[in-house]
Amino acid sequence: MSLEDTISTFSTPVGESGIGIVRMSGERSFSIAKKIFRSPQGKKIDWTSSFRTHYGWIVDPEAEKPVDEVLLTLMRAPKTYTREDIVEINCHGGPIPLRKSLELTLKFGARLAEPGEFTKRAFLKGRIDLSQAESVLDIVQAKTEKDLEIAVHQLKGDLSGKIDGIKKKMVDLLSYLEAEIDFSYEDIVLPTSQEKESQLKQILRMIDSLLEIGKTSRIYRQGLKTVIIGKSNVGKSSLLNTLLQKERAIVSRSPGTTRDTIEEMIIIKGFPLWIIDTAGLREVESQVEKEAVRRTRSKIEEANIILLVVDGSCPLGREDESIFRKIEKKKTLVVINKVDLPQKVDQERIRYFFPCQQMVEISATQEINLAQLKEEIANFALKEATLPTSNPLIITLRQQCALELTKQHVNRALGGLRKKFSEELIALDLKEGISRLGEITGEVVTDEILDQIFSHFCIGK
Ligand SMILES: Nc1nc2c(ncn2[C@@H]2O[C@H](COP(=O)(O)OP(=O)(O)OP(=O)(O)O)[C@@H](O)[C@H]2O)c(=O)[nH]1
Ligand SMILES: [Mg+2]
Repeated sequence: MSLEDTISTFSTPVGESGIGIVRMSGERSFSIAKKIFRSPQGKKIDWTSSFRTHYGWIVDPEAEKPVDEVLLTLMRAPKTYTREDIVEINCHGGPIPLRKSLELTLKFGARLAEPGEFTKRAFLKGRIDLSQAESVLDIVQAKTEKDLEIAVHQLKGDLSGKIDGIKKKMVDLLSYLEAEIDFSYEDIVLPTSQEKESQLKQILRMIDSLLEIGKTSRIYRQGLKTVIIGKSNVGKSSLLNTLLQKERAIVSRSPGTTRDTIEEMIIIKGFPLWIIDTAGLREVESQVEKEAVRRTRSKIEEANIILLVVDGSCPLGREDESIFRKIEKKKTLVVINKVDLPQKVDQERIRYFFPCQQMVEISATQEINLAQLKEEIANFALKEATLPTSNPLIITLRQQCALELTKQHVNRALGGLRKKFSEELIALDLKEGISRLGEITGEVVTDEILDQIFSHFCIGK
């Protein structure tokens, strides 16, 4: 894959829509466009202009046959997404005009772009660093407004700024160590061992705080696991369906309907929540149901929040109480369902098990009190999630590994300093650490890592 190539592909999904875009980037974009674009009545186009849109037709020049009526936008390097010449062809949004226009760009010298190749060029040409390139993917995939907000901040360079701050401290310290190694700098006042130790500790604190922000911010991306549990037939699947506002799970009058766990994401007050419907917990004979109950139990262990559903129209049974005893109280929100029916449940008895817990009375099928339930779920989410103390930052696994490796090297440098190892050895660890940090912003990066990152992008981004 060469940077010299001019690349071209669809930048919008191929389907029926208002418009569809074919985008080219590279040195030959303008010359290819010249070959396949015609303005009405042969009107002259200023091909030296930039960020100009022209009306006209894409034609197959061999037969001068019109393919589609389009708008053509010319963007001159270097002030473009890729820092290369870019041409965008706004076709009618149908698969055939799009495909035909793309085929013509390929026929006249472009190569089909790989997924993420436009953003990869933006990185390779130095317009953005690697963490910013990764945030482009996050913007495209954002599931909530908060998620989008974080990704936009990262694109603007929030994470890069923090990494640069740590790196600067490390580079400063390294330059002192190197001055000590190299006696020609004898006239410089060098930090004492204690000062060096305190600088290393400060670097460690900065790394730890970044790792912590990353850990707590993950909730905005991954969502909290909210597991619906309860005896059979209390209305767990009905609750899932109402929360999702779609008939996702099968609901039926016979107990033991749900066998496998069902997971779906919903957003409540900006929080992404995985809502997980489970098989009712009960004593069962058959192998399949035993497996279903085993799965429910494992979901309970993973849960951040448990929605414990009780059927308000039935007296409490032995099975309810055996569930009450098994679950972790502080994670649990008690939901009394079927309030549209005459109530037979002993709420005092439930209180005995959950003295401090909020109880919400709802009807899943009649949609009674759902707003209050959502409010309570959001309150629970706020309590359960440790929210970042400063502006959230999403740190990918790759970035986290690089930070942890940096931390290891800084720790080794600190250990070396305390054991009075030579400056050379300490400097070596600092250099290694700096290079690990460089992997985050992409100063030090292998082709393999780049391929790994950009292969997750969609075509045309
Ligand atoms: N009247 C009334 N009926 C409800 C309500 N919620 C659920 N039901 C009914 O209760 C029965 C069981 O509902 P499900 O949602 O399948 O119960 P479940 O807890 O998922 O059951 P299993 O999957 O078998 O454990 C169905 O007939 C529902 O229509 C409610 O709020 N009011
Ligand atoms: Mg069910």
